[in-house]
Amino acid sequence: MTTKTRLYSGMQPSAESLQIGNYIGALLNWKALQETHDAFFSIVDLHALTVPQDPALLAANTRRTAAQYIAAGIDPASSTLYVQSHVPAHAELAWLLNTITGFGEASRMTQFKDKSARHGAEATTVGLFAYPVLMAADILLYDTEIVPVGEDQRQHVELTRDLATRFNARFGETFVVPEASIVRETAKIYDLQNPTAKMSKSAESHAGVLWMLDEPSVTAKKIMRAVTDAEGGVVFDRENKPGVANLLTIYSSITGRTIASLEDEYAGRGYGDFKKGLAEVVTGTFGPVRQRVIEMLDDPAELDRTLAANADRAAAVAGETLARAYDRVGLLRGRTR
Ligand code: ATP
Ligand code: LTN
Repeated sequence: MTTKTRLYSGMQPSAESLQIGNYIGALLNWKALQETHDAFFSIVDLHALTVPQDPALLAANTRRTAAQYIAAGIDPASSTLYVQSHVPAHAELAWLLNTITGFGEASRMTQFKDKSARHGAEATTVGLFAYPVLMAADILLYDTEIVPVGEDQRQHVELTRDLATRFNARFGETFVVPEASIVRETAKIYDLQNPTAKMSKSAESHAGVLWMLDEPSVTAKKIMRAVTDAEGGVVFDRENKPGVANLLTIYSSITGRTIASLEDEYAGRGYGDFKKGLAEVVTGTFGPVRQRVIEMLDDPAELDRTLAANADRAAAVAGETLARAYDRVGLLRGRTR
């Protein structure tokens, strides 16, 4: 029997809907990887708490995010798709890892520096500071070999590797040291109104964000209004034509067609035609996903059962790793586990 490589990734339930960058940069990739890997995907609600959340909204967004994973093609029968807080071992291992993480080491995380500068010292919590340590616990609990993430998460995976190596050296071989698999830069999607800024769930203005759950007419309108340039010509030139380059990237990622074949198809035609073509492709993809999400949210009990069964599967793996780590550091065994 060949055992598949273990893979782990996660996303925060930080908005009602995912945006097309999450779909192209994460979900499409995860969907392909789940075929060949033993994949674990989590909705990291404990991470979301590191910035203020409205309790009712957090609960709703966690369910909505799960529904969007499934509707976009993550198969909860073959992948283990679960909610982080359903598996208490995450918070428990994070505590152990906190005790071997240097204060200076955690202070050097650029995402922490950015976020704490944005929120101000008063609103910056110990939870935000410890965010990368909780992420390390997520990864190490599952003997993960591969972590597919965007470039912005590379430093956190490096920290995870350092913590695993340090723990193993100090207490004996316990954790698998994981590798990051960085999603190609070409798969990065930019805001349609500001095509040099990354499209993001937490963008201030929604005008340039394509939400997976927008009504198709709204999506089409946003694409028709996307910023381009005065020059004309559907040509990929990231430097001089960032707006058109971004639309070409979206078109190519969604259809699997090469940029060159799209440039050929639209040679000599206007931006209006090109945008209309793109709007059809995006609404054609997201329309059915949106329908499926609406159906799933109509029967939340069924969705909750799926998530609970997957959390049981995750907890069985995580529990063993946690028990191993507890033994190694000298915590006395209590209840039979
Ligand atoms: P937030 O604004 O809450 O930070 P986000 O939309 O930037 O959210 P994350 O939750 O940080 O997204 O990331 C989830 C996944 O989606 C990650 O794997 C990340 O690399 C990917 N992703 C997010 N935005 C984009 C984008 N614009 N292009 C490509 N991939 C993206
Ligand atoms: N920090 C990540 C989300 C995340 C994650 C993880 C990704 C939390 N735990 C474990 C991979 C593995 C983000 O914001 N994209």
